[in-house]
Amino acid sequence: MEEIYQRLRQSVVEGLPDRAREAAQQALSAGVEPLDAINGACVPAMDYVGERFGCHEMFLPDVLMASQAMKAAVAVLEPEMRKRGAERVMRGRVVLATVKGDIHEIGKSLVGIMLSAGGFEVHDLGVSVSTELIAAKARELDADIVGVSALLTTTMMVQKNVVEAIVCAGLRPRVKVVVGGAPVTRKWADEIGADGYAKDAMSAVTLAKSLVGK
Ligand code: B1M
Repeated sequence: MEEIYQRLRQSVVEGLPDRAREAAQQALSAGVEPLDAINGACVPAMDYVGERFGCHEMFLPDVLMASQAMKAAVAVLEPEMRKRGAERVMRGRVVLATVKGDIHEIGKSLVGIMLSAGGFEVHDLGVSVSTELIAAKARELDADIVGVSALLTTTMMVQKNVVEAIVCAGLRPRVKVVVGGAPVTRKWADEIGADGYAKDAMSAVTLAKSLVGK
């Protein structure tokens, strides 16, 4: 089993989408829970790539290739996760996005996948989404939760604009705003008046459940 995890991890680190897809398929065939494969192989692989990037031992193209490999693996694992969670009741509706100016999508997408698996109807608007569009979609879709991700210290400021836009649209306090992303902290969430902060995708689900009271 460890060999399968290792193969998946390595294919992401080396940025090889075909091999990552194949390794994800092997993991499923070997009976690995798709969520375990994501959390036990793909996420640590991206963490490793991030650390190497941080100390200039890997470069942007390497990071981009690694994230493409991770997406390829998740594309195999996600449908299986959904299948296993298909019979759950709908707990609430979430509008999810990475803030304007920020194109980091992997963490946000993972949060979306986990929320779907946890019984939420997720409307993932993508990356670099304008504050106005996020607020408009929250109203149009009658969202229970707006989730905004930011990975840059510069773009986390935009999360504050989103909270303000939700207030201005008259959607508070019914619509809850949840923030997350590597530089984001609970303190920041409190400072900008968000309803919650989650450090990772697992805790985002726990938080979302508590916010909708289920
Ligand atoms: Co960029 N990048 N990047 N990058 N990148 C970081 C974030 C950085 C920390 C790298 C570094 O310097 N060590 C650094 C930010 C520094 C800072 O501001 N503090 C950085 C930089 C500087 C940049 C550029 C500016 C580089 C440049 O162009 N010179 C540029 C910015 C572009 C832009 O957005 N405008 C840039 C570009 C890129 C790529 C395009 C190459 C690529 C993104 C590809 C993609 O997403 N399709 C990329 C990547 C991959 C990274 C790192 C290496 C990995 C991010 C990732 O996917 N992690 C990252 C370094 C790092 O974080 N170690 C880095 C895996 C993912 C599972 O974790 O996203 O943290 P994460 O998500 C977690 C939690 O944070 C949380 O749950 C997730 C799952 O557990 N979470 C939430 C996230 N969103 C949440 C929302 C929630 C709740 C929880 O509620 C709504």
